[in-house]
Amino acid sequence: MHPRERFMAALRGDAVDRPPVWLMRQAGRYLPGYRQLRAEHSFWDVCQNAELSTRAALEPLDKFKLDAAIVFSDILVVPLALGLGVSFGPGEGPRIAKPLRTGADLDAWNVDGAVSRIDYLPRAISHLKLTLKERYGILGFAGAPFTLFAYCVEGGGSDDFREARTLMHRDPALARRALNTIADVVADLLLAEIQAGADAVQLFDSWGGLLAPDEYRDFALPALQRITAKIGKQVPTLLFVRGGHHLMPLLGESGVTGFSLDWRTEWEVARKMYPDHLLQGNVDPILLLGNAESVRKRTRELLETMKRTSEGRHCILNLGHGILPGTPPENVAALCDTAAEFS
Ligand code: 1CP
Repeated sequence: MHPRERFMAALRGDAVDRPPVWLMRQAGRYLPGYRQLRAEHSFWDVCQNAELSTRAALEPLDKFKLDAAIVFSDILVVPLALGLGVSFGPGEGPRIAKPLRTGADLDAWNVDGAVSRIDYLPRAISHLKLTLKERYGILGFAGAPFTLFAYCVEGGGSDDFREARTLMHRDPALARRALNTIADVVADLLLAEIQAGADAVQLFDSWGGLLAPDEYRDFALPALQRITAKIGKQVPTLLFVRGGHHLMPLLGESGVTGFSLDWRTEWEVARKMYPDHLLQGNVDPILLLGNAESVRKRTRELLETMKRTSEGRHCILNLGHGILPGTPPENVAALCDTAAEFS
């Protein structure tokens, strides 16, 4: 099968010669071409220029046997378009100039026309599609509402996002209003990405796992449902909740087509819970910092599990979180080659 054919078959749940593979953060600082690109251009310039974004997205496809490309962009395009001021210091995480703390802060968000201020993202997808033609699958993405809310309130990265979680309990009405506002922008952004040619879209809830099940149900889930209701069945929707094992029984209510599992979730447990959903994952990215032999072994085991539990259907091979900076590219090749040789 050709990469795109394999990827599309997996999305539909049709028979495949073997599960397709793409990797979260497959473009990025572990690749020399990306580091060179970033030496010449700012991060936002790469995201906002379709030609540069496509160059970043293509590098992993040229180097590894992958089946799909993910548009090069970032989840923080949404707070940027809402006027919160998002910057990346050298070697640091993001900084948000105007964090959300009060109702007045939320009232000041520049909601009108927010999606049109992110038009560079669907344009990057169109350009990527024009370049790839029908050779590879194309993924669009956005941040899940809770994770975006967490960054907007906290003002940057954090281990526990305590400001964001405190606000949820101090002023739940404000938190819900913010989550709904974010959800509506995310839904319209994803619709624009689909229109531009995304074959599937992934919602990154990188911090959703911080929440207890009742908090996730009260705050995160309704915002996700707002998005899936708008997108309907136009393309498959994937949800990644890092550290979300304890939330798995709830996640089916989000209305997504499939789940991207982190490395702590047992594949067979998720498959039993969701026999007909698309499942994606879940090699530990830390393994890729080690040696190629352990990567090959783990990849083969996981592919065997996929074969045994669902004949490899409804399965996409991926990592349990993004590739870490400093990952040796040969370990990424070991994973992709193992998949390519599997039958
Ligand atoms: O060049 C640089 O120094 C910037 C590093 C970088 C890169 C390569 C950032 C800043 N974003 C990205 C690209 C990116 N981000 C992609 C593109 C696809 C690809 O690399 O193949 C995607 C899908 C994301 C998504 C993203 N951004 C997430 C969700 C996934 C995850 O890793 O959990 C999150 C949480 C972000 C926020 C963000 N953007 C950048 C950084 C360093 C961070 C993390 C900040 C933190 O919380 O510390």
